[in-house]
Amino acid sequence: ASLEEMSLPLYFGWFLLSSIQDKVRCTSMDFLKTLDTLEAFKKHLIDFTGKAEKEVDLEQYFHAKGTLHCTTEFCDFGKVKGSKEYANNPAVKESYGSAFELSLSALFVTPRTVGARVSLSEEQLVLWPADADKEAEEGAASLPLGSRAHITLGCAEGVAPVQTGLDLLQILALQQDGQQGELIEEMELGSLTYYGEGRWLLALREPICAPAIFSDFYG
Ligand code: 2AM
Repeated sequence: ASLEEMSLPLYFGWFLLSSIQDKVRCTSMDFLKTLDTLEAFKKHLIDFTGKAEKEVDLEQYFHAKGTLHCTTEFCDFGKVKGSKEYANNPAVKESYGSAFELSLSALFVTPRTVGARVSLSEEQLVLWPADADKEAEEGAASLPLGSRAHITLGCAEGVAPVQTGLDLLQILALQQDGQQGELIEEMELGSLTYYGEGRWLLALREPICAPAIFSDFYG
C-alpha cells in the first residue's frame, strides 16, 4: 500500500483490557462446553457437522482471532468508502485513546462463528458509523443503530471474522420479525434460545461489563 493509504488503519474499535479478555474467553469456553452437552444441541448437531451421528467439540471447532475487540469502522487502510470521513469525525478524534465500559449482553453461536453481543450506550453510539448495520441481511436495515456491535470470539475453519456481525444481525432480524425462537432452558448464565439452522443465543442474566480503550489497529 502507498504511504497515503497507510495513513488510515485497518479498523477502529474498542479494545478490551487484558484482564477482562481472559474473563470473556473463560465465560465463552464454559458456555461452549455446556452447550456441547445439551440434548437440545445434540438434536441439531447436523447444522454443525453435516452428519447426524457425528460428534463435535465446540471448543476445538472455533478458532480464536487475536485481541478481543469491538470493531466500529472497518477502513481497510482507507479503501472502504466513508472511512476517511469517519477518521476525521471530531467525536472519533476526541475519543481516541479514551476508556469506555462496554456492556456484553449476550453470547451467540452459529456453525460459522461465536461472538458476544455488545449493547452500546448513547455515548458509545456516537462512535458507531451510521451505515454499519445495513450490510447484507434482509430486514437488518430496520434494526436500531448499533445492532451489529459485537466481539468476535472465534470462527470456524475458513470463516472470516466479518461473518460474526452478519450472524448477529441475522438473529436480531429473526427476533424483530416476531420469530421468538425456541426457549431451550434457563442456564446459570442466562436464557438459551434456538433460532434454527444452528443459531443459538444466550441472553446473559448479568451483562458482562468490559473496560475497553477506543483506538485503531494497523495489523
Ligand atoms: P469482526 O469485527 O467481526 O471481528 C479485521 O479483519 C477486523 O475487522 C475484524 O475484527 C473483523 O471482523 C473486522 N472486519 C473485517 N471486514 C469487515 C467488514 N467488511 N465490515 C466490518 N468489519 C469488518
